[in-house]
Amino acid sequence: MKTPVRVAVTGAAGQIGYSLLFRIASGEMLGKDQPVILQMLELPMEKAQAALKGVMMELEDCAFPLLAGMVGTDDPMVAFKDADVALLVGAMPRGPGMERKDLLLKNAEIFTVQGKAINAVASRDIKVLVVGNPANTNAYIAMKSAPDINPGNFTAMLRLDHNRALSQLAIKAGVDVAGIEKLVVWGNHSPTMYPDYRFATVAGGSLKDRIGDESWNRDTFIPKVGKRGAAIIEARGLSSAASAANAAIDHIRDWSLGTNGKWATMGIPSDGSYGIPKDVIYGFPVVCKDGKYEIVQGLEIDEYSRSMMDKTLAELEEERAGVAHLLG
Ligand code: NAX
Repeated sequence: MKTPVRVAVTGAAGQIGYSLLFRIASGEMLGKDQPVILQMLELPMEKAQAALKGVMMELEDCAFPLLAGMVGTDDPMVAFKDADVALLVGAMPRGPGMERKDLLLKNAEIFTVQGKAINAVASRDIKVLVVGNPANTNAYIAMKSAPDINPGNFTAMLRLDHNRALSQLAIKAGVDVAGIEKLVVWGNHSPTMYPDYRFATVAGGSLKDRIGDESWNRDTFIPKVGKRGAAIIEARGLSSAASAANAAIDHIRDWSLGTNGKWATMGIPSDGSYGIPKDVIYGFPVVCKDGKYEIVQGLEIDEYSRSMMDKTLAELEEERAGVAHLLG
């Protein structure tokens, strides 16, 4: 029997948490032979803690063979203790009349505290995925608050955008979603992101050539992927949850177990590749192997792509400037 992996999940009683925890415990994230210990963090409020207790009761009732233990807490120092993986899902939602700037600052407080706790008590090799919005900037804050952990261990979730783009492309081209490779979503997890299928292949041929229609790319595909979250809210009355949890599972599974040479999109601290300033948490194409990711290099960036990549970068730079004073 393998040693259990400690997985911390914040916002564990929220709607993404409810879709996520059961799949982690069933082995879908780290493998069907990998026991896990779930370390769940929720707000101290009575309602949140009661809901967390209910979720833990349901986890118990599943009798998952791979669930080697559970901790429910309102203390980040307990939740992140020796954690090997952390999924930072809980965040302050945008309330009525709340300015974007205030939302950034409120979340900056949360992710500073959590980054510091990770720095103090988590495994030195922890893999952190930030899902809570604004995900890229929250990941940046957590990374900067954890100076003793390799900055590359902090990532943000662009995978839902990647998966949304994959499905739209498969529908348009009339091909199987599983057959599409070499897709990337550049930039911020926000409507400014740039889903880019110029390099994508299907059955060894160019997907772009197969689709042809360049106006569909600019006028339909890019806006549709960018506004998909809002369309789900409109239709469901609630934000994406099961698909977000699924993307989080995909992100950590690929990072931990590898992509077999295939590309995935991860929000990671830039190393300067493609002219993106160092440390900005930006969606890049990556290949994962042996628990590590590497940016796919050498892709040609045409004029239109450059302008799209710069636009989403400008938004990230603005978010970063808005919280800079908190990071010393
Ligand atoms: P919910 O409001 O259903 O759940 C959030 C949970 O987090 C609540 O139970 C709350 O009590 C808890 N929480 C808040 N602050 C906390 C803190 N400091 N410590 C621990 N727990 C805390 O939201 P849900 O639908 O689950 O979404 C969670 C986050 O994911 C939101 O910020 C949302 O915007 C973001 N999303 C990010 C996506 C992405 O692709 N990166 C897509 C889906 C989603 O919109």
